[in-house]
Amino acid sequence: MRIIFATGNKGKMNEIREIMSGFDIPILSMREAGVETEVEETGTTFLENSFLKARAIAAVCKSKGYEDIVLADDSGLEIDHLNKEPGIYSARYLGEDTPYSIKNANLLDRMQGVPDNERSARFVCAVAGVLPDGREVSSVATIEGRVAYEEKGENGFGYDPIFFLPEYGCTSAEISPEEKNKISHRGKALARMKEILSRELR
Ligand code: ITT
Repeated sequence: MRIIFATGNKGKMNEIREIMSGFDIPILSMREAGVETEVEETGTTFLENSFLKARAIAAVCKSKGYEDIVLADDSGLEIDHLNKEPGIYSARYLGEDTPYSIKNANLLDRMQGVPDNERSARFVCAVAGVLPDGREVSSVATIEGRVAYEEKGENGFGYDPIFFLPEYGCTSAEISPEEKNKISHRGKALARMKEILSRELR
């Protein structure tokens, strides 16, 4: 049995491999497993969208006779002052192929003049799982922070350079990948998913 992760996002997949390293079940991206398919994210919540992706890839696996676990991550940045934008549209914000330097600069512009106490934001990560027998499992986690005043840091991906972590005094693109995985929305949701899988597969 393997875990096939239903994501086409390289930054996410790097983190997922690191977080899941040492787990007893080997992990492959959907590309490596040859089960890629386009999934329309029509859900209204992170959890719904994570299940749309996991179920779609699980169906492809089933059609090929694979007996694998399929996991999917749907995640994004919620900025309270912007009515939780970009939220579930984080990847699509200003266009899927628009560079993050532009997306981040745009969000910083929209937050110009907004004081510290109104800059609260969080990353959310929903992980959905479909087991080989069709059972479904999930976990959701968040990390709280603030929108920074300028882009900083080279680590991570996406909106990390504008996500300020007050306890660290820097952005999530300035801490090491190991440190980010310990505290992040994705790190926490996947840690919980490991526990769930260990229990369900006993
Ligand atoms: P898949 O659906 O193929 O997994 P995607 O990039 O479209 O890839 P999502 O729909 O879940 O995935 O969108 C997640 C977006 O949220 C991602 O593209 C980033 O813009 C943002 N995001 C999520 N987690 C992040 C993190 O840890 N650091 C920075 N940005 C993050």
